[in-house]
Amino acid sequence: MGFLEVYLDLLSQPCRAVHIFLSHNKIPHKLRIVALRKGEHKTPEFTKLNPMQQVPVMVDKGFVLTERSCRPYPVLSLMRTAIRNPVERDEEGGYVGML
Ligand SMILES: N[C@@H](CCC(=O)N[C@@H](CS)C(=O)NCC(=O)O)C(=O)O
Repeated sequence: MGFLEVYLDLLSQPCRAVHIFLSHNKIPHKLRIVALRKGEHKTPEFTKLNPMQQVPVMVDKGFVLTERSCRPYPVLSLMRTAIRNPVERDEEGGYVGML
């Protein structure tokens, strides 16, 4: 299963919202820290990912979502999973995998 990648700076409120949502719902993800104070969002690599040079950014199997669209996206993924495959949860009801 390819991990969801999220590019965040945890000093940023929108980023914390994404991170809290993913963690609370036990959605496996790879956290990639982008330190705004060090200008890491201005690098050519990050600019390729998000030309707006802002966090949060989420990458799911090559599909890139930027800014506020990151926030409803995990909700939609969870709903999609629950509808199509409700057994993809652990014993405590935590999310196990992306479709
Ligand atoms: N519109 C975005 C906000 C994105 C945003 O403003 N990100 C800030 C951090 S909170 C950022 O990356 N700032 C860097 C910059 O603009 O240079 C959302 O609602 O998620």
